[in-house]
Amino acid sequence: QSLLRTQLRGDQVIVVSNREPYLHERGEDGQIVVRRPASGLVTAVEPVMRACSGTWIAHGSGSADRAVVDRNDRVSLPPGQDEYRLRRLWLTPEEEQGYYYGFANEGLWPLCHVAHVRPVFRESDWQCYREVNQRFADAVVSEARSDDPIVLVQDYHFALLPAMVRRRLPRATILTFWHIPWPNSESFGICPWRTELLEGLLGSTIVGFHTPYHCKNFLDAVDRYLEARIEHEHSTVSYRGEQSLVQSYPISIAWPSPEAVAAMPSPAECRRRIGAELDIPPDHRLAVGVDRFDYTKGILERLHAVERLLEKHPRWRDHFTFVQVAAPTRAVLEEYQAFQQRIEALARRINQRFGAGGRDPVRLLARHHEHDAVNRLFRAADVCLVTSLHDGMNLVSKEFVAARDDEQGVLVLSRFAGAARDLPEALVVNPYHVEEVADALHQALTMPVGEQRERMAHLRSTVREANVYRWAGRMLTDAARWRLRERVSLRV
Ligand code: ADQ
Repeated sequence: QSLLRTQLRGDQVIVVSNREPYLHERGEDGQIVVRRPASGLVTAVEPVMRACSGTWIAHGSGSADRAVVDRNDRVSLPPGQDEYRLRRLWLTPEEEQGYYYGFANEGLWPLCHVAHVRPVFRESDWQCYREVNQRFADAVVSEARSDDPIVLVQDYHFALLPAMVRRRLPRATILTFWHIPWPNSESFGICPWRTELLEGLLGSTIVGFHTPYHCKNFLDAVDRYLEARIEHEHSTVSYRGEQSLVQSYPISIAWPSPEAVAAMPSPAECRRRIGAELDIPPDHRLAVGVDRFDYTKGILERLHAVERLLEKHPRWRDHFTFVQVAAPTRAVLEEYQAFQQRIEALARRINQRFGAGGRDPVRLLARHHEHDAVNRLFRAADVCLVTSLHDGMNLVSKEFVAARDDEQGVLVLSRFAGAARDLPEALVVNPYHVEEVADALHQALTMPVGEQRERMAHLRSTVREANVYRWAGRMLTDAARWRLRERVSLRV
């Protein structure tokens, strides 16, 4: 954290993301409550922003957000602290529909994830996406106190914004991070606005992805669809007189402080509380899944694996419970509604087949949980199942590891999540292969404590070292080198 502050040496930092780091909602009693959204981006970027200060620009989406902005209707401060300022932009329902639900989530999201959901491209959504990108770019320019701020652009909602900001602030350092996978160039090529998206992103000083493979796919797309010069050795692109660096920066989480760990209930206490809340007998082994309710997360495949486990190993029928926490997300989209219904139907079927003594083996809790509640679940679990069909990184896997200071519990992890590169000591599986996941689950449930410890100790040392401050620090160091080079070359 302090290293980050030193690196910045007073530079102004502006973050742009669609999702706001916290929402103000009006509770049933009329009181305003603060909620942290279920979002990997927020989990990662919020601690970085606390360390950097600066301004965060995001779409105000909480029902009471407008009630808490300051008198100038401009900014609000994070609850209980003043480490950074939040500037909310208000979108009309039409803008939200076209830019967010339409182009970003029906177009780019399925385009970038191999989950076999067909992207939808509408001209009107695209126009909206451009306009909203311009509005956020204008907000960045108006917040800039100098002509060379550091702008951290987050995710696929803002592919056009880097070039828009670059035109107005040519000396800005623009670090764009793409939190989801980048597809191969053939798949990407079906997007009618592929050229515009690439040109927009190349307004960045650095374009960052989670893995080298996503960088390679991006460079292939640039090579194929633009007249650009690529220097593979340095991973740079020169396009219309500007240069961008394309690099992988695997994202992570903030490692919990010793005080935070000391304040947590013990794993045994967490297990006791969850057992009491959900009526799970103490002799049951507990597996958990924690996700947004999204078709890329492989929840359906996970349930099939649980069903297969119970078919293959009758001994688990009265000794195993699977708790799936699923936060509602993008629920106005039909694809998401249909997905949720399929999951609910499958969970019902499994419970009808295998429910014993009036108890359901699958507990589906389709709601947002507070951070502490998720943490208790991680600490109580024997196994955490992460079976994404495709995931840029996946922070749930890293949170589970960080929660286990007792060095117990087993992580089952999809090979199609970026996290599988960082966490090879997990049981790495192909989520499409039901049999393999069921076998891995059985292996996890029967793994000797010594082996659990050995694997978990490796995983914990990786996540502790490669934490989110290092993620941000590496990007800032690369950007500083870049700026220096530019200043030197200007002097020549
Ligand atoms: P997401 O798709 O949101 O992130 P992920 O990285 O797993 O996925 O992060 C989800 C976050 O939301 C975690 O912090 C998790 O604890 C929280 N969460 C999930 N379900 C919840 C629930 N029911 N209640 C409360 N909290 C919940 C995107 C990409 C990922 C990438 C991140 C960061 O899709 O691949 O890892 O950005 O770059």
